[in-house]
Amino acid sequence: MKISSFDEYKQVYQQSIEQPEQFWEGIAENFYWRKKWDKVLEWNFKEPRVKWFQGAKLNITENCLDRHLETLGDKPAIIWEPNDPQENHRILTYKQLHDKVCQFANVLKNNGAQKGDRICVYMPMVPELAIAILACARIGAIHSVVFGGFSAQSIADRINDASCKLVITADGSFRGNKPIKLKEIIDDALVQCPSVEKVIVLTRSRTPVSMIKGRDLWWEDEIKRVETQGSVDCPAEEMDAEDMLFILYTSGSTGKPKGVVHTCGGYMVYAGYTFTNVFQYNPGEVYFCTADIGWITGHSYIAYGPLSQGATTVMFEGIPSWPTPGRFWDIVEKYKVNILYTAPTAIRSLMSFGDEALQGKDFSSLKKLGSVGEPINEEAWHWFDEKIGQGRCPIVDTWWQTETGGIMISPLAGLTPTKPGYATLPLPGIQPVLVDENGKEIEGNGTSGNLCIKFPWPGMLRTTYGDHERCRTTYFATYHDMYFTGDGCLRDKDGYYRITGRVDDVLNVSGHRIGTAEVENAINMHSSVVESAVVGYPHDIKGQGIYAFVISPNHHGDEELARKDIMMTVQRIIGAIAKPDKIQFVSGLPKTRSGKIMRRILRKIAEGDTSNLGDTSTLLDPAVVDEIKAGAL
Ligand code: 7RM
Repeated sequence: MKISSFDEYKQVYQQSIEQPEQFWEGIAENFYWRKKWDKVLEWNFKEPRVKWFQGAKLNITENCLDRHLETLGDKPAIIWEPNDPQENHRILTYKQLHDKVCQFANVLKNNGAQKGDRICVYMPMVPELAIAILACARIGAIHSVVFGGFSAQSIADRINDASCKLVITADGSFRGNKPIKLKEIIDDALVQCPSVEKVIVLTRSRTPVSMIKGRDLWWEDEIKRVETQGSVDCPAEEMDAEDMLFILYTSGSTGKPKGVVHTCGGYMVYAGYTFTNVFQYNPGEVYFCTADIGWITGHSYIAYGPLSQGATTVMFEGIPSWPTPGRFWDIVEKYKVNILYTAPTAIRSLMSFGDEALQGKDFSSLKKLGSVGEPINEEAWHWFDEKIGQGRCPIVDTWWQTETGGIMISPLAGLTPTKPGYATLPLPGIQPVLVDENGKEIEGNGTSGNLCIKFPWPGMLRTTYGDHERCRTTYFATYHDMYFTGDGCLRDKDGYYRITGRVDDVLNVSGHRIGTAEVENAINMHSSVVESAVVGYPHDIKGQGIYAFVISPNHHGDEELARKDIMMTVQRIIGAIAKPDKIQFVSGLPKTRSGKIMRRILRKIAEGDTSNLGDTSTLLDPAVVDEIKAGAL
């Protein structure tokens, strides 16, 4: 299923559009199914109702583990690099990973987990995180991973939305030199979570934690219990292709994150197919994706994609800048990494440390580079190309979303001619369209519009957990018979796509998706805040920074303290990733007569471009604009 030339790409693409079902059936043949499908695809975008490989039976872990045992059993599946470079690294072969997944799957069963149960996973980037999600998949439980940077309140909201029965966590972890008290945060969350029966706690940082009798269990003790039972193997649960595999919460333009649902068959096919083709993965290559499994990039391209393809995937617990800004390059050298997949924000941050951080590092193992999460600016692209790839590694700028399950628009490494800043061309099977404000398809090249997808693909979301109507209105109701991505896009004269950024109220801060409404809700919870409006502004490293305009008449004269209080409130309600970079106190917000905040004006002010604020004649009180302009940070 690996395309091997640009000509072949063009030919396969054409074929995939003319006969999509035949195309996807051919891709699906490369996986192990207990039973093949009766029907490849059934769909309508109206409800939406999309079913891939109906009637097929499988377990994704048999594709990620069991089927490799004979040929790759002793080959490394996961290479784990700890936060602290002094600590030993770990290598898990496919055989070892298989056994550990089976063991932990039995732990889950011992604790009452069954097919269809939801399990929340809140863990550091250690192999046990991968083991935990695979163990869930093994028994047919649905995992909902929550990124370690989210607050107790965010976790509680996610646990309650999905009525999770179990939580898997660790005592604590380190990111750089910062300790994170995972179990304590979980304890705070669980005060509000009646559905949770058991909490399984991995020992990682050995920070003291409270363990509640009857509810909290140590991972290690539970493994011992399984060992004494003698039942190491755990047969994989037979899943329907359309059974849920996982839920992953993601931000949109409303205040409440949505639980994006992915299913067993289609997601597996899509993650595996895109991994092999985009990265042009060759057996034996060492692949390193620097994302966290708490985000979709980690699900699809640290865990399921690479493992389903028998790849060696590097998992890194730490951060790029600790203990030195050369950390990524040390890892590349240490494990002779061939493929490096990272984010523009990481590239820009490492660029800012200057060339000294690159001195003496050995980049010679690198063959292919990848970027994901936000538009990559040309300067970062060229630095990545020249300094890291040393001019000999193709870069794949991969555009996709939590909702798409896998990469949608991207070069195939080394095959597709690239252009800095361009995600280039759709993968075979993907039918992007640009539409104008009226929902009319814009044809031809040298055009721009809102990016939609007009035909289903196996990795697409099926619903938003517990609220199908929300899935319909968010993604399928804006434009008739199309999936709307929320992104603006241009298509150049060669038909190459360049994603220009979100056209809705979603921010992309360091590659993390954050809704402006979410941040506003959190700020508004602060006792002295009357109202707020949040917009993004260009930020050199983060891509976008968060700028909050806040009405808070009673901040007791101490603005700096009031800012810190608001930051703390946001950190408590959402997590540190959503803390505003700038807070400007204002006496009013620019509103239309109907009470709508004119964000366009605030965005301009936040960008520092107040020369032309456009039409302000519909404002209720045009004078507030002058005041806000004068006080801009
Ligand atoms: C994988 C991921 C999705 C949003 C998406 C875009 C932006 C992602 C690129 C990009 C330009 C890219 N999932 N985005 N990749 N923009 N070029 N290569 O990031 O759900 O967290 O975010 O990220 O706006 O809609 S996500």
